[in-house]
Amino acid sequence: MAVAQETFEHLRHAALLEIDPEIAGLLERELERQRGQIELIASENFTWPSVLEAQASVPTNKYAEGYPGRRYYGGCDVVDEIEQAAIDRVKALFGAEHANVQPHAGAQTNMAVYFSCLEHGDTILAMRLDHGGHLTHGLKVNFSGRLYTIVSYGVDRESNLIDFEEVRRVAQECRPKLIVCGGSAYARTIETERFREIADDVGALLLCDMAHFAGLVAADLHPNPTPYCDFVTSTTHKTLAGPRSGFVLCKEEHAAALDKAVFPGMQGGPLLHSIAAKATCFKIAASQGFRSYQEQVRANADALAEALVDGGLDLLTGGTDTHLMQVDLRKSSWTGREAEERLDEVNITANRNTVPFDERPPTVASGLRLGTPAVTMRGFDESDMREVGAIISEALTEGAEIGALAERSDVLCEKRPLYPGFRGFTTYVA
Ligand code: DSN
Repeated sequence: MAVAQETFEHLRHAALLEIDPEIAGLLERELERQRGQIELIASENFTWPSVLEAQASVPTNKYAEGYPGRRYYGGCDVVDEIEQAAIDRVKALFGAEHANVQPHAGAQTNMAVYFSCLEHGDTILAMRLDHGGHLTHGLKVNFSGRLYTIVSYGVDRESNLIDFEEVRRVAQECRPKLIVCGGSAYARTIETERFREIADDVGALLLCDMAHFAGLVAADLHPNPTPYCDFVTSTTHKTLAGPRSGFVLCKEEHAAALDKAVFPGMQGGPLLHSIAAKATCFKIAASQGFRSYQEQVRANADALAEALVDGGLDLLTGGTDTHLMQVDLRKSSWTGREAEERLDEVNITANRNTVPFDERPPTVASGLRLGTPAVTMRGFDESDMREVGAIISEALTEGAEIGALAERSDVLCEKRPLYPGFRGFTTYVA
């Protein structure tokens, strides 16, 4: 590799565009991609400018292994305040007894819980991935499936709703040490209270993975799992609209084991810039503005679901209680992969997903998962969602006019600009 003739002095002061136009250009392109497509991936969002600012901040320079007031490095007094603010805010937001805000992402939150309360080989009862669970809930090739004995429950074949009779029957048979509820592709309310009854019946601990619907919980639009669970895990970047990261809540009796599992059990130094961004995310999530945003996420999900059904598409369970829905393509001539590719051609981003009892492999799948957090963040309302639903339905018909449909998506993107205050990849001009 050629050695660039940059001086140390120049490197110390130069901005990204000057030092690395290749990466700056790619960042610019990614911003334009996000601006130019209708983003319906249910697990994605566009975070607040204030959160981006905190995420790109100087605590990225700081090592702080340990916890506030108990660090293994000097110079931690300021980052202690940052982490304590994040802890206090998330505990207040969800009414939790204890919080750990150090996990780097969602997979680490579930790993932290398993490491804190299970031994290798212990039994976990969780929802099947193809019924809406998550890979850390026991996929064979994931650490969860490799280290623990996994028993699964699923949804009812007719209603596609969680079959609580089955959950109880399987729990009584396998006597799990931990029951996991929540997941990544279940469009209806997670009834944690009913899982608690079953967990109590069989003497199991209960974890709710609320990564997808945490924002709705914060806004009182989905029941709060926290009072019923030993542990609650979440990411911060889905409906919560924060930085890409995670956190765990638990009852006080599990606090010491949880903290030890995260550090020194599985992570080293926490990412304090990310924790600063999480603190800001939690402050925003407690505001009236956030509540209004989540109400619109829900209204938009209902409007999109109705438009898709009106357009002739099947939805699992017929609709949604949350921010996401699953189009069931089994009665159509489309596979999930083909539908995902077709939507891409009309400037709509979504992801294929297996549906319960799917006969196709996950790489092909028979479902399409759609969600409204990201489009709502850029200002889409119910009438925009009806238009999005119409574009999708028309795109998934034979002989669809791709060019005309893509133009209709462009009109919506221009009407609802993303990050209109940004000039360049991250420079915010108020
Ligand atoms: N992969 C995420 C999702 O799309 O739901 C969950 O981790």
